[in-house]
Amino acid sequence: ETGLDGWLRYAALSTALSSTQQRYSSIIVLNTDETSPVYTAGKELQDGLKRILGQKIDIHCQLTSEPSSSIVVGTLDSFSSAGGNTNGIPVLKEDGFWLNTHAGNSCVHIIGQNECGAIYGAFEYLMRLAQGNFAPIASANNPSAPIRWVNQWDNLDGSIERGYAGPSIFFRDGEVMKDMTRISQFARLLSSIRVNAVVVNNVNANPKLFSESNLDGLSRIADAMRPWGVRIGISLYFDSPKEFGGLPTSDPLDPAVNDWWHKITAKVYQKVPDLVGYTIKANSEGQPGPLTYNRTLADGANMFARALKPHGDGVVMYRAFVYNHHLDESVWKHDRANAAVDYFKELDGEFDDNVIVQIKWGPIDFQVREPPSPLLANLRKTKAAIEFQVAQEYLGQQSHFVYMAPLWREILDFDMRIDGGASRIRDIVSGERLGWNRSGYTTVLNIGSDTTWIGHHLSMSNLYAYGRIAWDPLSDPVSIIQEWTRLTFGLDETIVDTITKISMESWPTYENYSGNLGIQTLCDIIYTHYGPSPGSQDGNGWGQWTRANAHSIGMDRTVATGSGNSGQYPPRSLQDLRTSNRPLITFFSVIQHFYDAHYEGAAHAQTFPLEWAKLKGLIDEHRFEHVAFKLQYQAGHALVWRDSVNYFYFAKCGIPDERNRVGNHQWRIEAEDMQLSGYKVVSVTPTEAASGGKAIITETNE
Ligand code: BDP
Repeated sequence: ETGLDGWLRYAALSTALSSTQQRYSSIIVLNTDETSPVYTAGKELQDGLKRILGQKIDIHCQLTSEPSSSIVVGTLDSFSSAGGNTNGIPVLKEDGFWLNTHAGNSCVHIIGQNECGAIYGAFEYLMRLAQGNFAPIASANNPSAPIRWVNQWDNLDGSIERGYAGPSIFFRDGEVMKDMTRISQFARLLSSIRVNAVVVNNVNANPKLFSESNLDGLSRIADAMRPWGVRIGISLYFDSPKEFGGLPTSDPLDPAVNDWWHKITAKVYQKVPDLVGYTIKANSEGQPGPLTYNRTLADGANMFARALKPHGDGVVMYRAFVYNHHLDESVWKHDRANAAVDYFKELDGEFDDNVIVQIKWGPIDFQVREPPSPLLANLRKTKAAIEFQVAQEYLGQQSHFVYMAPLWREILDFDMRIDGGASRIRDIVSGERLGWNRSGYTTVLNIGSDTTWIGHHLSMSNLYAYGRIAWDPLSDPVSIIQEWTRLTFGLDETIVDTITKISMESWPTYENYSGNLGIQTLCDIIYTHYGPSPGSQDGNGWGQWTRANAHSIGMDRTVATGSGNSGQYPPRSLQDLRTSNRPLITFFSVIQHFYDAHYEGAAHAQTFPLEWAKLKGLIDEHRFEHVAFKLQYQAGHALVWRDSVNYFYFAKCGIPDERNRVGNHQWRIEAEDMQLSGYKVVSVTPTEAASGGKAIITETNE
């Protein structure tokens, strides 16, 4: 199997199982428009039931002829106007659905609050069946938050920023793709996990997206996704008026600039009438923005908000990822973790009501461990969305596997104690805690045209988990991975247990062999963000986080003597952060902890290929071999990580490992000391990434 169907492969159940299930005589679809999500839901039910249960069922569009053994799919409105009884249906929120299998499953009602709800309900029903779950159900499902988006970082030339699975499915050679097949397959996957929008282009945006042919292309993308209930949004380049529109400035308070954005927005809406909004990265990592024109970040955001306003419910997702990446003399005093609050706190309340501030979950940048972003406790009137990253940018780039649901749950469960009151992050982003009417979730995602979508079959569980958690942040990471495994690989218990074990161990393992105690992922920080390169972190504006010298490690973040970052958290939440995480301990024990954790993590990574080997013969060969290769690679690279980071700290402080392992490789036969045929010795940078700073490569340099 190639992985193309992801968790929607609808593998046939054994006859022993499928024969116990009721036979349906019809699927009744309460919408005759073949491009509507309700109609798509009917087709999906037809296809799924055939594949899972072997039942061939016809689609009808009339409720009046409802025979007893039918599956009805529609919206509350269409159901009641067709004469259906809605009395027993609990209150449904936007996108919610009611799934009711009547006595003995003889008749199924899938009723959405809207069209999205209807298709979500159809997927829910099919995914239950695909797991062999025929238990009767009568349940109303409502989302925790209205915004459940994904952000692709696709460039117009077809490359993907932080993409590890082939070129873009959206763009090629400066244009939108002609073939929409993969785009519609992608929308199907997103719809099944109740994601309601995709921002299709990179946050480092290109203004050529506004060319006539690209606007036509966006219209085609939206058309391909709409039948699945997935809407599109776009990322904008702040200086478009200047660089694309030929204006002398892009100043957000300039009337001509505003006029330009109004006109171009009207044009976009002509092509995509249900555009979900704009995502803006401004004044960040070299991008221009309102500060470039001496205006506030709110002035910039509101300019876009006002251009969107006349056209519907579109929102501006204004990214809080604004920080100074320049190296200056104060770099050792400057704490990047302070930036979001420093820039945004004082603007609270100055944003229009269709602006949402999009906040990375931690104050730095998707590291293996961070506290939650303090900005989540500092906006009251301005609405926010939390930004996760399914793309494993700093977490092994889909060459290593890290299951992130436990990390996200830890963040969402954290209590910020705003004004001393209960303020779990999940209740802040749902809008409940502060009374926001539009807020929620988004994630960076990097699917590409590879048939695995994401480059590693197991990493697709992160996309699935993201959808589940954004819908219901109380979803249990273990249940999510079990469910995903049954759907993706099969119902066999060994399969489910093995993949669950590897997944649940993957985050602590990666943390152990990369960066511990909140020191963060010690990868190359200059650009690749891959592989160990602890030395690259310090002395540049992007990294600055190893903060180690011969005598100390870490950073003083107190208000009294340090960077003041701790003052950005409400006092009681800070207390919790301190006590539930390891307190500051002396460097002697910290360094031994670093050594030990790296040995433990790397040793644990060696168990993953062995665990996986248990699945040989239980799943298809193609995916078995693909994952086996990746896990074997990860096991090897974990050793490289272990030795690099340990040696780096050893070289800094000179404190020997109590167990005499670090730097002590006398048992190892170095490849460069062997007699080489077809290989040559090369120097490696950073030197600590290879023992003795040397490695071998093929003579032809491949
Ligand atoms: C960093 C990525 C960079 C992105 C940036 C962002 O390395 O490629 O452009 O985040 O979120 O983590 O804008």
